[in-house]
Amino acid sequence: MALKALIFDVDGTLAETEELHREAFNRAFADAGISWFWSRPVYGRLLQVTGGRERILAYAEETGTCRVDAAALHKVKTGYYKQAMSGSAIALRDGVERLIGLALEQGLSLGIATTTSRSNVDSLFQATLGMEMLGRFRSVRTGEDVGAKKPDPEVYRLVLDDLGVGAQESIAFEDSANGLRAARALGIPTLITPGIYTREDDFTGAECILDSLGHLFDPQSGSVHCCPALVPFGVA
Ligand code: XBP
Ligand code: MG
Repeated sequence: MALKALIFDVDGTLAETEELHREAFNRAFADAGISWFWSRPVYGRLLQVTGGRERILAYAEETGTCRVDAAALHKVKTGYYKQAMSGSAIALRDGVERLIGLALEQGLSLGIATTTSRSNVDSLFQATLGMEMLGRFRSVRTGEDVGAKKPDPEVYRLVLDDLGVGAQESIAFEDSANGLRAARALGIPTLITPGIYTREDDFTGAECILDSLGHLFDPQSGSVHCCPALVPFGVA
């Protein structure tokens, strides 16, 4: 079946954003006078719970903390995240921009399937490729569009519907086991580039696993051969 669409996760896949998220959570906790601090090891474990508000609720339950207004905390966190993103020199992960450019050249559709919010997607594009480039994505679906976040496949189902393509006509780009499970539940071939927090995840069922998308363009690595779904796309 011909390849028609590339669908990208955001956090950890387009860019290593989780440290900015973590710092924003900690600032929100400090503002609210809550004595929580999410260290890297704690945050790595908490990433099993997708969605920032859900992560706060899960931690409140785990620590037996009552009276936490997760929605209010998450709103403050999002403000800090945006602020940090606009002041940061965040870069897209290696190979991302080149792959997006190649997809557009070849007339493939582009989609985004993410757990984070639309405003956080906008912040990342404002800081990197620009809003005009985001406008070239024919579907941008976020955690705000779904009743159940990844690993539930709902966000991917919405993107496939928006793009009018089948699962087998698409490739998903993910960094986490939760994202892989969401895409694979619909039968979308999935290429994994593990992120700083997801290197130990179980990627069983992935089409292929690469250190970065930059390897797709590296003739020495032979990586295209590990990802047959990309061969007709001509990345080699
Ligand atoms: C990443 C997430 C997100 C971010 C925080 O999931 O779980 O929740 O950590 O974003 P994925 P929000 O990359 O699999 O989509 O705080 O905006 O929810
Ligand atoms: Mg991710």
